[in-house]
Amino acid sequence: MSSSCFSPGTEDRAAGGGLINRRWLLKNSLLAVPVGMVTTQASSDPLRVPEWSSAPGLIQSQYGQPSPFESHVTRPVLGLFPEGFGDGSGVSFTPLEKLAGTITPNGLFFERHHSGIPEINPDLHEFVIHGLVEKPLVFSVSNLLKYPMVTRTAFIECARNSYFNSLDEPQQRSAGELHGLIGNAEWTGVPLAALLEEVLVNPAGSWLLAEGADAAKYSRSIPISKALEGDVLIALYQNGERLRPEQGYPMRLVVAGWQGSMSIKWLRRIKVMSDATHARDETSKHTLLQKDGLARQFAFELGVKSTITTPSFGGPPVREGLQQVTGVAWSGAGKIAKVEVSADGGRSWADAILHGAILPKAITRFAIAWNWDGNPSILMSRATDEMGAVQPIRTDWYEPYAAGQIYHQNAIQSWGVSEDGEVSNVYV
Ligand SMILES: Nc1nc2c(c(=O)[nH]1)N[C@H]1C(S)=C(S)[C@@H](COP(=O)(O)O)O[C@H]1N2
Ligand SMILES: [Mo]
Repeated sequence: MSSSCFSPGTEDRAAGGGLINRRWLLKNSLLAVPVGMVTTQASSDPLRVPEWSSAPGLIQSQYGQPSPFESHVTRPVLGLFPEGFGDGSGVSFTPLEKLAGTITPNGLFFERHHSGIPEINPDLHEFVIHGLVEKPLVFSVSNLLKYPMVTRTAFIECARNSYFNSLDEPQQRSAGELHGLIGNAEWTGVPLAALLEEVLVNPAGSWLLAEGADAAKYSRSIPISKALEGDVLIALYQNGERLRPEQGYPMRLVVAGWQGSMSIKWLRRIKVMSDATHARDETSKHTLLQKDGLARQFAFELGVKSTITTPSFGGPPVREGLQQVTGVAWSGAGKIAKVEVSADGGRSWADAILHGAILPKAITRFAIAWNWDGNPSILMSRATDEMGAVQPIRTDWYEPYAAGQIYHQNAIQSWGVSEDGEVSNVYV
């Protein structure tokens, strides 16, 4: 497509660098190819009868799989972070740049395991609530499945997400590898608040210790108020089907908007306590080291964040002319209020369109039309949440922290577009 075949007027400009109003994109349908214009061999006769329309296709299957033509859509798997981890520890990333909409398909949801994925027989698994309660209770999975359930869409994001963008030099990695320690799903399960009511919590009970059934016995402390507010779910279903083993089958916590590590997988017990346990993952890990040498502990809530996923590093080169810039935004504090996009490295900004229902503590998709003139450009997205928090630029984000602090990195992502349309990760 060449820029000469259309010409948005100045009234269509939304910001510098070629960002234009979506209204214009809709009334000038230039992304499709007019019939009669030959772009591939197949389109020389678009109304031909292809092979797959000439005979019956495959028969039905008991569990469907994606099209074989989509087999490249996979999670990048990383065994080890550079500093080294023990057996069974590792991550895989949600391939954000290969997805559309807002829901993460179950097979592509990022993973973070500290000692691998335990293979749990649901008939033998038991979940216990004990500690400062009148009536400690044990729940089997079949037991829990009978409880009234709720359904809620929420993201889970590792507090270490954007690790690769916290290094001194910009890493040339995909949007998913840079920011894909996040997944967004529709979770169905039993609100923890309902079970806490049943066990009769002692008035001194103000913290919960949640522990998993993996060999790491991974655990975190959660203030009981978060559960009583209805923000903690014992999820049994993920996007309509039972949890995947890697997401915590047969049951996990979903602690909406807070550090992903609090969403304990393979949930084994909750102990009601009078204080936090100060477990390894809330003392030596998941604390925010400041310049003054003090570390902020219990910084649970995840900040407002976004990234452009198309175009992004590793994708097809940008072509001159009209196209759509799209990406994802989220906030641990609530709903996304707006996402602005810049095509000139942050000098000017335009509001992107937000797609669909905007849900609190869930991923929101944004998009904006862009008419690239072929000059080197820098694309950025900046999200604002309903509390008024705005995604910071890199230098502002680093301001309060000591060197090497990486948790809760929510700085603006910048994608450089070179003259030949190649996209790279750049620091602005
Ligand atoms: N039992 C248990 N729960 C766990 C973990 C774990 O290793 N074991 N990892 C935590 C971390 S650090 C994160 S970021 C999320 C990741 O959830 P996911 O693997 O479903 O994406 O699970 C959390 N819950
Ligand atoms: Mo994490």
